[in-house]
Amino acid sequence: MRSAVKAFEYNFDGLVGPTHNYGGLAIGNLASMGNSGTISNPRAAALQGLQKMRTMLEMGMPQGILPPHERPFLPRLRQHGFSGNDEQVLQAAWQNDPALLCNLSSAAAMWTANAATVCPSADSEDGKVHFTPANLAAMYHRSIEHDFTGRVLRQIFGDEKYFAHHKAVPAGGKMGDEGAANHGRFAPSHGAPGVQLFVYGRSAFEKGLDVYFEGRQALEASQAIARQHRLAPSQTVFARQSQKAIDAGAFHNDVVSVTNGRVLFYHQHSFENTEQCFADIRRACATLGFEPDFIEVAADAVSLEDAIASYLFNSQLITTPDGEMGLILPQEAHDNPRTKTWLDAHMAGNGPIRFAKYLDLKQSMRNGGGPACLRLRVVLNENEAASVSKCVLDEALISHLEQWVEKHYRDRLEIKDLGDPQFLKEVYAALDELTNILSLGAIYDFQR
Ligand code: SUG
Repeated sequence: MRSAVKAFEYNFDGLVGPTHNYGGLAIGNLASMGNSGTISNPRAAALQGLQKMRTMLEMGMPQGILPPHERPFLPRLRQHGFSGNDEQVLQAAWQNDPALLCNLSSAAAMWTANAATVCPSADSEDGKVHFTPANLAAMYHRSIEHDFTGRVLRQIFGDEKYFAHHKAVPAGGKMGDEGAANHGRFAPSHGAPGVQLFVYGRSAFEKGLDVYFEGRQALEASQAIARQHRLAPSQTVFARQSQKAIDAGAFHNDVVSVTNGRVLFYHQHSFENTEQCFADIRRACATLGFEPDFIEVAADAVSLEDAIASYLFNSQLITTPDGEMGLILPQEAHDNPRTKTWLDAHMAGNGPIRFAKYLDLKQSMRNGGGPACLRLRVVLNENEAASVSKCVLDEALISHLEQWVEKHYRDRLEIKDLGDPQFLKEVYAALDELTNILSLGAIYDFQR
């Protein structure tokens, strides 16, 4: 067994793209469905995201960023048979199939918890950090993300000595993979070998499911990733998310639970079979010589509905450099009296969660994306971290990005704006400049 080394958890947040809008595309995601057709503010959305990144940096947490994807995505509109120059393609799509254009204009790549599943080198048989972009097959507007995600991850984590990149799990039928949003890890420290928890919604091959909302994550997709990443079966746990939670609007498991260190912070109704799940986690942790710590929030203190509306669990559970564990939460968890009461009582007691920081992420929240949705966790040891230079933030780069947002982003966007060729030009100008700021070269299709 590998011994513990010094390692850090980096959070790579998605930079909100200029097309951030409320298209109501995500079935099973109550916020997205409920805010459909309302007017968005892409500028505020991007600035709120950058402010979260600054807060993390100020707390001493290493912070990275992943660029927005190219939207509207004209190459895919062309695959749908629209032809001519860019302006003609865009206008024909808007006139003939606005719903398709809306799907291909979503800024959903901002929720990088769904970008990929990442496993630290301490857990893999070959000692590499493994990445698998999520196929996001359940939602058409997100199924177009994985190619570009893979391209960007390969650029940032380029050294083959340390990093292994896989293709997305093949899609088709119900073979959905939603990435790190359904994945957690238990370990005594970031650099120590750990136990990986994969939470799935259903089998891809299950028949006759009588459900209100369908789970997006297939067991077989999670299993494929565990194999690709060369995880020891004794350190890998697969658990089914409760259908009750999915039906209530927990379209990803990170809406009802989050891990950090030895801790799982979870809602009572997160798992289909909690006893079995916890027995499996305990057994796996025991093989590595440590015990997990389960912090349950009971349904009679915080109902599933309150948990989902407030995004209590869609928080970042972090350990600061001075060893304190705490939560980065959305303001909504402060404003909900039940979640606020629970948090205050926990912190007043002797619980492992010692602080709570509340952030305004309303623009993202209105599409069902809280603090945890907006970040991809990447654990890197010192050598791995030293090989990564692109897309790692410092205060100066955050300020530069804020100026870039102020210069290029609209503060009001309606669905009909997506069909406007002038808007497309603005988006291309913004993204073109961004690739210079982030030293990424010509990564976008429109630049090639
Ligand atoms: O996939 N919303 C995203 C929210 C993702 C949240 N991620 C995590 N829980 N990790 C989704 O449902 C709404 C987009 C729209 O309507 O344009 C959307 O895709």
